[in-house]
Amino acid sequence: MIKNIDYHGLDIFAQDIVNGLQLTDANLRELLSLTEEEDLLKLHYVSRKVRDHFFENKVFLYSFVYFSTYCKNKCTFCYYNRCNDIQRYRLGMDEIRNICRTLKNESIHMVDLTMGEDPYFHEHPERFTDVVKAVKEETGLPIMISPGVMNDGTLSRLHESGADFLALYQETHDRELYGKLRVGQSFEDRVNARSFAKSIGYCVEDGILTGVGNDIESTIKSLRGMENNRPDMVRVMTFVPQEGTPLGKKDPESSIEELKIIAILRLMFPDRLIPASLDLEGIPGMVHRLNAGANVVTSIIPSNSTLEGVVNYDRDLEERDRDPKSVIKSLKAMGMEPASQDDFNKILERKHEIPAVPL
Ligand code: SAM
Ligand code: MD0
Ligand code: SF4
Repeated sequence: MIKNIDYHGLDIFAQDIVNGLQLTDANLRELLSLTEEEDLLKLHYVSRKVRDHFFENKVFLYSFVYFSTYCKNKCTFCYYNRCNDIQRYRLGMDEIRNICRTLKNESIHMVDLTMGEDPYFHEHPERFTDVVKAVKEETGLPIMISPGVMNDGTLSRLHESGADFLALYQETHDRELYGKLRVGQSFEDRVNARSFAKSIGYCVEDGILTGVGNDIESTIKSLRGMENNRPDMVRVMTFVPQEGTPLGKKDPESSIEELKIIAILRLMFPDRLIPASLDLEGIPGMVHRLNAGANVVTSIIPSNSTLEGVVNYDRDLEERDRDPKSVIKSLKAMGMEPASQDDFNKILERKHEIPAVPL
């Protein structure tokens, strides 16, 4: 569907996707098997066409607030797993409010409040609802929460307190691989939390990792698994080996697979939000991901911030270069620009148009 097609043919393919063409497993297999640069560039071209149809040159920006890096879990891929002997922090309410004040004057569409599964909040969820309320009060912005798995009652209270979006990544919908990544955690609980959140009016984000031993068939399972959730946002991130963790000695992979999967996600979820995370390769990496069909920039951090990311490509760099102004400058150089807050709010509202699929 890409090989031996000229650019006119690619334009027709993009139009077919816009008109509702659904990719078969055979199509996915064919696209995931592409390795020639020329073919990959053609795939990215089709994805950009599809994205531009729905979003023109407009991009959404999320700021990232990792407010507690304590965690009770032991995900094999994650730097913050409980067995890793690292420095951790948990921000107090004043620190959180201060961060919010710096965010207010930036062109940010949503604040992403992320934590490890920190018992301090998980065992006392009212502490987390207080954080959500405070962030809402300070910024007035839509709020994404990325707290890990929380029970239905807590998710409801968080929603009532101002949380609009739940990010909860399955990492893989291949159960065998899941068992090796999210060791000791229930596959169903994670799926069900997303599904419950969707049913009570949250927007939801699902995500997968690549470079974690996923072959083409496993990736297809994950792509189909994400479809079942009817997510509002879908992501793929390249696994980056982290020191001191079980998968820390694995050879790092390039971002080529991630870019390919971003482009395929755009063809499968034409009008959904797809992020280019700054956490993996900073602004140069953001440009590649947008060119592959992404339409959101995530993991934006104020320039003077000492907050952590989840992967932290810039952990050892002297200067961090992922603040809103640097992002916007690079977007403009690409002929893109931040969308309006109104455009983003419309996306948050359209969740009502798509019913959640019962499990
Ligand atoms: N603790 C919550 C949870 O696990 O759902 C919230 C944190 S979650 C946003 C952290 C996400 O970052 C993971 O779901 C995973 O997709 C990604 N991540 C973590 N470690 C990573 C690594 N080493 N390389 C790539 N992505 C990673
Ligand atoms: C990112 N560090 O977008 C963030 C994180 C959590 N909702 C998002 C993985 O890269
Ligand atoms: Fe904890 Fe989330 Fe890292 Fe897993 S991915 S160890 S749940 S912070």
